[in-house]
Parts: sequence; structure tokens; C-alpha cells
Amino acid sequence: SHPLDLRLPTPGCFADPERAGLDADAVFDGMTEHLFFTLGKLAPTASNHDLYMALSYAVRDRLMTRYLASLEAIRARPHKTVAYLSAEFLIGPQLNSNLLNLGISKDIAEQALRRFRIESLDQILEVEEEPGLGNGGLGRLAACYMESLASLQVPAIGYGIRYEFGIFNQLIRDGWQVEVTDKWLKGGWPWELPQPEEACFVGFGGRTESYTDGKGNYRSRWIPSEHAIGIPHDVPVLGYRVNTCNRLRLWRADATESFDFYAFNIGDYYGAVEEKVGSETLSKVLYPNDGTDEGRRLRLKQQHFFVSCSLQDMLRSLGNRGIPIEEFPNHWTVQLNDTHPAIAVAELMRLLIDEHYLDWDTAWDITTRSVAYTNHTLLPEALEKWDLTRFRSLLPRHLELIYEINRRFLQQVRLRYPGNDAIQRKLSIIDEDGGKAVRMANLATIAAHHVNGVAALHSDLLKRQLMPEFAEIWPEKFTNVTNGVTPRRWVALANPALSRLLDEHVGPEWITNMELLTKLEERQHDTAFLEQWGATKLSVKRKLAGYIHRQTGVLVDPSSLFDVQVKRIHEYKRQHLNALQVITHYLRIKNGQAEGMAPRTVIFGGKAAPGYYMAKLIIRFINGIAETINADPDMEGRLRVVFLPDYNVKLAEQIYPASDLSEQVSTAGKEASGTGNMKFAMNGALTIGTLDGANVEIRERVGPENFFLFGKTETEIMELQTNGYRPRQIVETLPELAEALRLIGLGHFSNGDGELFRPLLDNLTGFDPFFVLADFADYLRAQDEVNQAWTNRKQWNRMSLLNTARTGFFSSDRSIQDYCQTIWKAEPFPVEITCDVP
Ligand code: BZD
Repeated sequence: SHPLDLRLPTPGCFADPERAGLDADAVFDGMTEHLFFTLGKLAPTASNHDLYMALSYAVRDRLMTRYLASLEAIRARPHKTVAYLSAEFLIGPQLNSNLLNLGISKDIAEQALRRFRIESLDQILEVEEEPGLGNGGLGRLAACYMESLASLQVPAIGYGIRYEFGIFNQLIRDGWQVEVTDKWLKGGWPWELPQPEEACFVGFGGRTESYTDGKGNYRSRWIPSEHAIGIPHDVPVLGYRVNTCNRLRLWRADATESFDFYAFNIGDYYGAVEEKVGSETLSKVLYPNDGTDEGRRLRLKQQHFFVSCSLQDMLRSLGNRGIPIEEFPNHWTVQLNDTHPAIAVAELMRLLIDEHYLDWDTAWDITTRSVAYTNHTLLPEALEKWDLTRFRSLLPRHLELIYEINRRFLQQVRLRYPGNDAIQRKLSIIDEDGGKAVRMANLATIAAHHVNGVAALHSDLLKRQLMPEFAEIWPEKFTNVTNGVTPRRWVALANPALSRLLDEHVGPEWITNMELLTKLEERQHDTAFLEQWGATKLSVKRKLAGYIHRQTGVLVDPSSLFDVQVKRIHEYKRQHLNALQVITHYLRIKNGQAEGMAPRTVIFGGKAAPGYYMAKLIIRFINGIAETINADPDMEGRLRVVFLPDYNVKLAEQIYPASDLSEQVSTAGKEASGTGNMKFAMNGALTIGTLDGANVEIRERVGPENFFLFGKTETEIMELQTNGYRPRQIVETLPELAEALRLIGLGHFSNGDGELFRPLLDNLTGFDPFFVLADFADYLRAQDEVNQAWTNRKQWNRMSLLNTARTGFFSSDRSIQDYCQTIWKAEPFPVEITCDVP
């Protein structure tokens, strides 16, 4: 590629940090200027937050050469670009990751900070507010993928929503979750660049009409009754030590006019302001639901809003460069992160047909060659369905187009399965059983050139269980891309102690080539090294112990086994299975049957959807158990239970590196992949887990002897379900379980209130929809194995080392390479910047 000589103020040369503005003097000068000119503060009175802002602006300045060069490179020489459409991007704190990817070391940052009398970078990182623009795994995956795309120098843009309020902050009051509004923007957020001149209009509601154009063609058009404006807010996404700096383009909704002209003219001032207020609420708040489809009208509006803005933006960029619209699929590859952006199929068709006057076949060809769909769940309650009447009232033209897509598709189905009405009903985009509804997964699957699941098992079940007929019609459409996580954030930033060890024994290249970590295997019998390995883990556990004490007042012993389950609270994830195990452990100690049981600290964290009663009760349950156990003198030095409030990316960065045991105990077949499981294993935690999601592949790679497997397989669970499952019978055969349930029923973990956890007990002994009791005995057996293994610390350290050594596959760099090769057909596009700046 051609080097770009942009003559920009800060050069992009890594070879020469001084001239690149990446040395301590330059960072200090940048901070000083921003403190004074941008923030209006004097250094002696600057708060830590002021200094955070000043450092962030100084770092942001240093991204700009690469950011602008990357944009300019694509403008000058078009290259296929990935458009990752996602309603969520859980990007986490930005300052430290930008420092790392730019190559400004902690030491350099601290040299600059010391001149403001700040001793450690951590003091500044602490005050950073993280944008919680996602619920959990799906949103975090999108963020890891954006980071890997940039690091692999693949041109990409992430399209999403700039929610004013992200996922709620979680407080724990009397053991219950309390939700508090997340005002992440309140102190100002320095990482975004608003681009009001690139705003887009989006319509809603109204009606459609037919007309004949000048050439006598019969056409349709949409006359919306309402509009919103989307204003892009761009967040730079720099790759690791490369010039590629991609963008996350988040749309904020604004009113079309400050006043509605008609209402204004008739003097209805307040009525006019109402529409303004109404359209601004579009990007107001993230729906905090990660597993059930709420089917709310505002949610569909949000989806259409950001999808329409994004597609218009892509079409406009072709127009700006004089590229014919038929070339769309060669310039954009559009990935749908679950069905949340699936309205893109109908919206792209509408834009091509109604606004760019293409015929149906051309438009359909462009759409189906551009769009691919990732499925993240098989749970029926999570599959998006929109009530037909509601859908029509909001998007009447889209519904017409969907009917036509469906009509043509069902014609194909009829040819293939003549007379088979059941298959037609099942595959139709329109659900006709009960209240009519639009099935977004069917729409996405019909239009996509590829449909992928997120782990081998999940992709297999997607084909065999959820969509067998689709897979029969289009076998080549279905594929797997196992999830991955970025080693920059989840090892280098989160675990500097481990990173130093890896730098020393593997070489610093591991950070962009995680497969190199297999070199650690050479050390698996090296006693001194294994001790160093264990000591490194212990040092990180000490830090977490300090945090736990400050947050919860509970003192935990850093040398105890840190047994951790952090993730959204869900019945299928079975935090209550873990909680029951804790009770058993407690009872064994109480009953003097705990000989040989090593001290443990059981750590939980995670948010429950505000409307999910059972999940909230599980949080209360864990806190009840924690209270009883931590107050019992018999438990001193043997067992501690902690629920860490407000689990988010920042807290996650503290937890994964400090964990010994990773709890991945979902009911087989229910967790699509999991990504926390990967972060734990990379950081040397051993997994106790079921054969679910990516656990299967983690176990294959680390070796079955380095993984604590338990539980029924997906097939066995299915069999139980069909043959009739009787959880109450299980209780009768397991005295330890019976005793645990009896104590719960007596109010032993709820200050004598025997009713508090009744719904949970009834759920478990009645239906037990996620087979908690069916897996209980085997889980206890595996926990005993964990205890055994922990007692031989050298052996444990060896197993831990092998987990790190063998989990390179789970780098999101590998996932992105898979997507590029099999789905996107997208290639790296290195950006060159000349360094001969005066
Ligand atoms: O996606 C998760 C799955 O549960 C995990 O198994 C998987 O690893 C990750 C990434 O593929 N799904 C979600 O996180 N889903 C949501 O957050 C969500 C959000 C809104 C609506 C529905 C689901």
C-alpha cells in the first residue's frame, strides 16, 4: 500500500517514541495543555478526575494521526470493510487499553503523573467511569472483536447505540439487588467525537402508498408519521501497536426539529416540545434484559433507529466515493450480532428499492450477499418475536417487504416439501400460531449468506435442533465460529504480574500470537518455575482480597482456594447449584466431616434482570448463605462466601486473574458459548464445568486431566426431559442434599424466615427446569476432586500453567481470522504513515 504523508501534528512512528509524542515529557505537556485549555483547571488544584480527563485527552490526541490516516487510507483506496451491527458494545474502561495499544508504558505515564504529584497510574484509572453499553457476554464479545479487528489491521466499523444510561449499577441492600441509574456521562466522557454533520434521518409509523413514477413504473413508498435524527458519536478503536485505528460509531437520537413546525404555528408550544422529548428517549436507556424477549415497542424502535442510520451511513460512503450501489457487497460485509439488528434485512431492501430505485432481484442479491447472522442463544424465551400489529404500526413498509420476502421463500419451501404444511408454518417468518408475530431469527436466517453459532456444540445444536429444515435447505450456510477474548485486555492489562512472567519465558510476542504460550509446557516439571507461577497468582489474590475487604467488610485469606462464579444471574447458569454446594461444604464442617477440606473463599458476582424474580431471589439466597457462614466462628479460616456487588468490566479485570477455580456449571445445551470461561482459563484458573458451550473445547485443549468435568450431557438431559424427571426422588436418595434443603426451609439462612426461599425450594423440588438436583451428586464428586488436587500444590500449579499454555485458541484474534476467512472474505489493510514530520 502507499504510505500516506499527511503532515499531521503527531507522527505515527513507533520506532521513535520521542518524535511520536509518546515520551513522558510529551505526555506531561499534553496533560498540562488540556488541564488549562480544555478543562479550565490549574494543576495545583486539579482533582484526580481532572487528571484522568487531562491524561485521556492527551492520549486521545495521540490516537488521531492513526485514526485519520486509517480513514483516509480507506477513502483513497477502497477496501472491504466489516460493519459489525450490535445493539450492545460493552467496551470497558478506555484509558489503559489505549495506553497499551499505543505503546505508552505504565512507567512513562507515571513519570508524567508524578509531576502532578500522583504516584501511581492506578489512582487515575480508578476514577474512570466505564460505559455499560451492554448486558453481558454478547456486548463484551462485540468489544473484543472490535479490538481484534483493529489489531489484525482489518478495516471495520462497529455500529451501535449511544445509550445515555447503560446497564444499571447494582447495590446490595439487605441482601437484595437494588438497581441504580447508570449516569456514565455525568463527568464528561473524553473518548467520543460527535459528528453532527453526518447525522441521519429515520422514520417511524405512518403509512405506505403506491404510485407510478415518471417512467410508468409501479412503486411503493413509505410516509412515516414521525422522525428522529441519529447523531454519530465516534469512538476510536486502536489496534495493538499498529497504525490501524477503526471506529465504533454510536448513534444518539435527537429530535428532528427543536419544535414541530405545525404545532408551533398553531401555538401548541408544549405539544411541540413533547415530540422532541419523545424522539430523544430513543437512545435513553439500554434494556437490561439478557435472556428474555420483552417485545417492547421502544426496543423495536431502538433497533430500527440504529440499523437505519448505519445502513444509510454505509450507502452514503459509497455515494461519496462515486462507487455504484451494486458494488455494496464488495465494500461492506454486514454482521448481525444476534437478531437485534435483523431489521437490517428489510431496511436495506427498502433503501435499495424505494430510495435507490433498484428492482427486487438486484436488491435481494445485494442484501443476501452482504448480510450474515450470528446466533447467541437456543433458549426459546430469548428468540425475538414482534407482535404483528405493533410491528405494522411502527414499520408498515418493512412489513410489506417482509411479506414479499416470505412469499418468495415459502414458494421455494413448497417446491422442496410439497404438501408439507407443518414445515411451511415452522419456517415462515410470520408466526401464525396464537397471536401473529414476526420471527426475527427466521428473517435473519433466510437473508444471511452465513449463519453461525458461537461454539462447536452450540453451532451443532443450532443446526440439529433449532433450525434442522433451514440447514437441510442451505447446508453450506451454517457454520461455527467459536468465540474468543482479547488477550490485550484480559491478560496484558488485567494481569500485569502474569504478563511479565510470560514476557520472560515466552517472549513478548505472545500478546499477538497466543499459540506461542504452548512454550510454557517446557516448564511444567520445573519446580522453581511452578513455585514462581503459584507466587504470581498469590500476589494477585492479595490485591483482590483487599478489594473484597473494602467493598464488603469480609476478610478473606489470600492463600485459600478462590472459587469464583461471575456472570449474569440466570437459572440456566445455575448459581443456585453452586450455592447448594456451599451449604454442603458448611454442613460437613459443622458435622465434623470436613477432614482434608482445604480453606475456600467462594466468590459470586453478577446482575439479575430487574424483572426476573427468581434470579433476584438467587442473589438474596447467596447473600443469606454468606451472612450465616461468615458470622459462624466454626467457619473461621475454613470457609468464606462473598457476593461482590456491581459486577462490570472493571471489576472483572480484577477477578479473573485472582481466581483459582472457575465455575462453569450451566445445564448442558443451554450456554451458547461462554467467554468468561476463556478469561479464567487463560489466567490460569482451573475449570469445574459441564459439557456445555465452549467448555467442551476448553477441556479438549487443556486436556481432560486438567479440567474438572461433571454433569449430564445434553443428550442425557434431553432423555431425562422426555422420560419424565422427578427431582423429589433425587432428594430422597441424597441425605446431604435433603439436609441442605431442610435447613433452607427452616430459615437457617434467612434469620429464621422459613418462607423467604420457599419459591426457590418449590422450584427445585417441583419442576427443577434446569436439572440442578439431577447434577448435584456428580457436582459434589467433582468438587471433592478439586479439593484433592488443590492439596497437592505443585500439581495444581502445573495444571494451572497448562491451562494458560493451551488456551491460545481462545484469543479473539483467532475468532476474527475465522470470520474473515469463512464469512466476511475480508483481508488486512495495513495503514502506512510516513515519519518525516519536521
Ligand atoms: O452471548 C451470550 C451467551 O449467553 C453466551 O453463552 C455467549 O458466550 C455470549 C457471546 O456469544 N448472550 C448474551 O449475552 N445475550 C445478551 O446479552 C442479550 C442481550 C439482549 C437481549 C438478549 C440477550
